[in-house]
Amino acid sequence: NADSARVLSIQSHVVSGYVGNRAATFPLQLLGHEVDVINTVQFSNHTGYNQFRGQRFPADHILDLFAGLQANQLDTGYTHLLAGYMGNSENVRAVETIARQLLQTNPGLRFVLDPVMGDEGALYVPRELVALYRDVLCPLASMVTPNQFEAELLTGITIETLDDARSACNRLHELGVPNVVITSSELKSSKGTLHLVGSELNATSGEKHQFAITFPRLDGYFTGTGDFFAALTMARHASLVASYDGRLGALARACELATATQAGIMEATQRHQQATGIAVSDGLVRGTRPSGMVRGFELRIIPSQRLITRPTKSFTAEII
Ligand code: PLP
Ligand code: PXL
Repeated sequence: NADSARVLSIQSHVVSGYVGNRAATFPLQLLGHEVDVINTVQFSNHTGYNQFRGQRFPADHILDLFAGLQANQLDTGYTHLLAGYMGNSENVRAVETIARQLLQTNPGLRFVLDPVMGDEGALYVPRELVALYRDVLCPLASMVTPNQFEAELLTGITIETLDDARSACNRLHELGVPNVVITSSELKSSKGTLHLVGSELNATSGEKHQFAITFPRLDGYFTGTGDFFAALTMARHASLVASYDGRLGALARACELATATQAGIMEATQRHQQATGIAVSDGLVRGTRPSGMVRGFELRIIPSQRLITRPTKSFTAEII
């Protein structure tokens, strides 16, 4: 089936909750794609809780699993590689090795790179990863999904206006990435509102579709939203890319659908957080850690799974 992807996803695993592969696998599968999974870490829960246990896997372990796939020719059918949190430079290099080998096997492979480095001005990986993502992984990627802070780190451009965001997209195209999605930016002119800014470059014609989607910022405590969103965008794009002929291009349409699902799931999560009685009424805002992270704060991906296949909200990308 031309619309159905075969994905290798390399991200973190948690026993309880929904971040990394635990946030990415289910939406990809529900939208009809085959997903194979390599875990970069195995933790009891995400690191926003008061404690977590478990291990980060060394690069050798990741490469060893991939060698096992190769030994049985299980590496030959992939149409997509999805990479999220890697955490250190050895693991970035392991993903580089895997991406290069998969591209050798299938030059049409789409490598979707979520350059997870930080958020809201704070870096949570070693600084050397910025140059590795920019100079080593971006040139191999077919899509990148940085947030505002990550796009600024990769491009050196401070994003305060739509023009800045478009310049950052252009810079990422220059690094070799044809599909760029800056998942959310807060611009100077519109506090309280966030903007997704995307750009699809047709490498043959040099034509670009550049677009923005505006959505409200929700108060609440959310983790895994970036991982979930990258998987959704990739899943939608994989299904659309071969046949879509809308005016704004397949990437914009994929982002409209992914945003509609993301907004619905986040609202459902917010409602649940409010029902647990800890959340917004106590002045909890996005990005601040509640005094006690609890399971009830996790993304409501399973209870609201209908919103993955059939979002009830609708967002429209505008040409910028
Ligand atoms: N809210 C909605 C509705 C979105 O579509 C997005 C897109 O990514 C976000 C929030 C931002 O999530 P994050 O900042 O974790 O990328
Ligand atoms: O969604 C980011 C993420 C991924 N993986 C692990 C995490 C987090 C955020 O806290 O702890 C293990």
